[in-house]
Amino acid sequence: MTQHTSPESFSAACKLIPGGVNSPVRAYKSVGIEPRFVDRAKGSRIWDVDGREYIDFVQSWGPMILGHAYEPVLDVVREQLERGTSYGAPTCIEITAAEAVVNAVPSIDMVRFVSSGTEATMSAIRLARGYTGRDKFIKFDGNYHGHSDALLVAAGSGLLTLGIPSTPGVTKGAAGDTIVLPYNDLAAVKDALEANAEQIAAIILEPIAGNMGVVPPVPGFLQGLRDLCDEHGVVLIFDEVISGFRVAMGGAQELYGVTPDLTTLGKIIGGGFPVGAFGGKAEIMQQLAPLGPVYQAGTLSGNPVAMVAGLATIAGLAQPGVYEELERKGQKLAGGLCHAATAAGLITFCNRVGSMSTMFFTDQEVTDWASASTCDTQLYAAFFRGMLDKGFWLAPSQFEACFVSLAHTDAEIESFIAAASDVLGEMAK
Ligand code: KE4
Repeated sequence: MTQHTSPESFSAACKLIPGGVNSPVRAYKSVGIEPRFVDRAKGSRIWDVDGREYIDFVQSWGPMILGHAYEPVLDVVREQLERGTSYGAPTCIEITAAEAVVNAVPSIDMVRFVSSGTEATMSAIRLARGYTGRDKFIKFDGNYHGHSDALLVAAGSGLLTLGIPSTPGVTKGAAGDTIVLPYNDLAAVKDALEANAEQIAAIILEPIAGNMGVVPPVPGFLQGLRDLCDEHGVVLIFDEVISGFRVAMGGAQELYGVTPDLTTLGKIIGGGFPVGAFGGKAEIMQQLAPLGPVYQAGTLSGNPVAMVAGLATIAGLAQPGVYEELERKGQKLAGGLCHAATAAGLITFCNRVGSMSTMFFTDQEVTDWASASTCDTQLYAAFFRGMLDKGFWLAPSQFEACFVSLAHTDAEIESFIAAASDVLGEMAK
């Protein structure tokens, strides 16, 4: 294919792909410019088709925690490619991958691999419903779990009312068993469980929210959910598609010491290849076909290329000192960025857990969607554009995470902070 500029590429893409992209956030709608098309990436760097180089803090939305084109991943993938790319039959590499996940995440006795985070969460909800024989479940405003119908639901009018479709195409029937509550609001969960006694199959949440920007659980929230689920016979599902292997080898559940019944995973465990997984207590997982009655399937589930890539990534993360280094770099970046905003005279609020962080352009403490949504998204868009022009590739939305990888150097983080100081200073004038 002849090399095109980003504008030419976007124009061509828009003729063939809705919005010119295969996932909406990539279209840069909320930052007011046309998207840049990527040519290649290596380590912490990414290059667009116009030859411009950037330091990347999106990392494909989380998977590239060891940096792009990580050599050990490339090596095992090249070797696997010569053995074929997909068989539609069981392989020993899937056993090794399952062992790696079970060993890393103590709450997981058994795991099933799928091809996306959406598939993982959709399947986990169906499994919880099948296991409990109940239909309703609770999710939280500002949490995103992929685009299956029952999860594309906005909060109903009252806190206890059932959800309403958040997009055309999702039927009232599909949304009607979803209860949407404010994140970090344990009292609302308690009330909903009492108002729907014996009817709620599961509570699903991001134990560290990443999809309204980074919002950690307030002290006691996760344990409170655990206690309420035990009291009401409800399946607790941690959606760790972002936080899994990101904040600790065992994810948020290791970091906060709270054990869910089911966990969903994705992103990092595929090393950049299409993957998802869901796993948990054996007595629940054994309800899955062909062992049990709850059906779930997938042509490319447990794909050998994705499995070897994920295993090489997990092996890289298992090296001594990796998470301490990710914590140090995460703190250096988020601390430096938020200090730069204050020095520029801008009021912002910063949340960080490990190597995932968000600077919110609001004067409020951000603990849920209601507070996150007070952000000045135009200010964020101006910050995004200024940083892009200086060679820093950020998430094109205020409501995403900024990721640091093991590949980012201190010098690169310092250059990011220096550039941010300039951009924020200009914005403050
Ligand atoms: P996928 O179906 O996109 O693999 O995973 C869905 C999903 C599930 N759970 C959580 C916590 C997630 O963050 C996601 C997907 N994350 C977004 C970005 N925050 C993917 C980017 C996109 O949609 O293009």
